[in-house]
Formats: sequence, C-alpha cells, structure tokens
Amino acid sequence: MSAAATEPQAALELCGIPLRHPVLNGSGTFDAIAARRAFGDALLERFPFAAFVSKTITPKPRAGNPPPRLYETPSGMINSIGLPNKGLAGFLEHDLPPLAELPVPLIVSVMGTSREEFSELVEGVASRDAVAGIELNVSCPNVKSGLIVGEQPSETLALLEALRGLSAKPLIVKLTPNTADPAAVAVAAEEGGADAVSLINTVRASAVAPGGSEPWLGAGSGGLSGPAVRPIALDQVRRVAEAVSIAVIGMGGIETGAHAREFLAAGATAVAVGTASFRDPLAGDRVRRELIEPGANVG
Ligand code: RRO
Repeated sequence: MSAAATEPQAALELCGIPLRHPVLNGSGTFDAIAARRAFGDALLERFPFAAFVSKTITPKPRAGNPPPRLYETPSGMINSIGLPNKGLAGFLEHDLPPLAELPVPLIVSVMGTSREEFSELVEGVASRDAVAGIELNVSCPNVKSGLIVGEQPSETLALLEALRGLSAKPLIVKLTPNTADPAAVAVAAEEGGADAVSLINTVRASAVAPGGSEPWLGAGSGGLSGPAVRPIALDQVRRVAEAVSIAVIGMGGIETGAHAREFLAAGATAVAVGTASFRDPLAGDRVRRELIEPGANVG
C-alpha cells in the first residue's frame, strides 16, 4: 500500500484548515507539552483532537493571577488563571517547536491590550510555517478605550480591520458570552475579515470563600465553564451561526458525542472539548468516537 493510501484523509475543512474529524480542544484546557512528557509518543499516536489550539499568549511574559485560581461549582468550574505565559518570544523559542511536532494543525491563541499588541502577536506567529491559524482572544480590555473588545461590535470590527492585512492565515475570533448580543459581535468579526468565530469563552462568575463573605478567587472573580454553561453556549452558537456565513466552532460544556452533535446541529462546523479534558485527558477522543463511530455513543 502506498504511503498516501495509509495517511488519514481530511474529513472536513475549517476555514482552509484540514481536519480529520470535527473535535478540537478549547484554548487553555489541554497542555499538550505536559501530556507529551507524561504519555510520550503514545500521545501522538492517539492525539485526541483534530487541531490543537494553544493556551493564549500575550506579547510579554505574565505570571498569572494570585491563587486560588479555581473553584468547583455544581456542574462546572470557575477559573481565574490570568493568562500565565512565556510571552511571544518565549512561546516561539520554547513552546512552538514541541507543538509543531503534534500530528494535527496548530492554531495559536493570542491576546493583546491594543491593536499594536495584537499586530505584534499576529505577525510573530503567522510567519511560522508550523502555525495553521490564529485565534484572537478578544475577552480583554483595550487599554485606550477601556472597553472589552469582544463585548463591542465596533471594537471587534476595528481590531479585525487592523489585523486582516497582516496575514493570509485564518483568523478565528473567540467570542465572549458576556455581552448582550454575541451575534452582533460575530457579524462585526465577519465584516472585518475573520475566517471563523469560536464560542463560548467562559461566563463571568464569582464565588465566596466557604463560611465567609470574601471572594474565593485571588483575582476576585473568574469565568464559569463545564456542563453548567452548555445550554447558554448552545443558544449562542445557534444565534451566531444564523447570523454569519463564516465557520463557527462551538464549545461550552461538551462531554459526550451527543452533546457535540447538538452543537453541530445548531450550525457549528466543528466543536471543542474544554473542561471535560481536566478530568479525563482522553475526553476529546471519546467525544470523537461517540460522534463519528456508530454504536459508540454512550452519552
Ligand atoms: O487565563 C485565563 O484566566 C482565561 C482566559 Br485567557 C480565557 O480566555 N478564558 C478563561 O476562562 N480564563
């Protein structure tokens, strides 16, 4: 048999990125470098996702938020990790080489606090052959306007207009659910030249320290994910998919193939598994099997 005949074929395309199946990871929910250390090459042979989305990086290194950073809720989890990362140069030097060895396309998630910072990030990662696409995490304030970019259609449009000319690689806008009309933001992203949108990021949430009145999380508040947010995510994915023609990546509490199917039926081209991977690093692989292998669905 020829090598080409044994190579897995792309089953679908996500804004030009070939995917063997529709299940990705949510940014920041699966540490592929640590998993490779723990599982060795077995991880590459049975990689759970059709493309890998990196944890969000920023231009300069960040230590992240003070602890505690996590809080378990009924059917969910609140995080306030606060973007700990090595910064653009550290990512390119230390993290990109091992991520480039993964057997799937690499999407790098980036976040800046100004158009200039976003531009630096997009130029820095897009020039690397190993990078198939860039996810713009817009759940951040613009230091000039003070507004959260992804909460405002006008801010999102202006950001995309500034970035679109910098690279021909796919730009995916990660939408926040913490806005009155996520579909209006998605339409603005499309108008600015985005190739896809992904949603939802976490839902703004707080927790009180047990027995007290103080906030539990070191940063005061955080973002809720997991099964608790799935109906919110499904509703927003449907509304966004109806409003745009670009691809939609749906996520939010997906734990089974049946859940994934609901998001695809709501108009998503692909789905992502996030919080479920913390409990079971192979959750993505199971969701894929339940989704595409008849009879495997136990969810
Ligand atoms: O690092 C985080 O605390 C974080 C990020 Br960048 C994000 O986009 N969403 C989230 O829930 N946490």
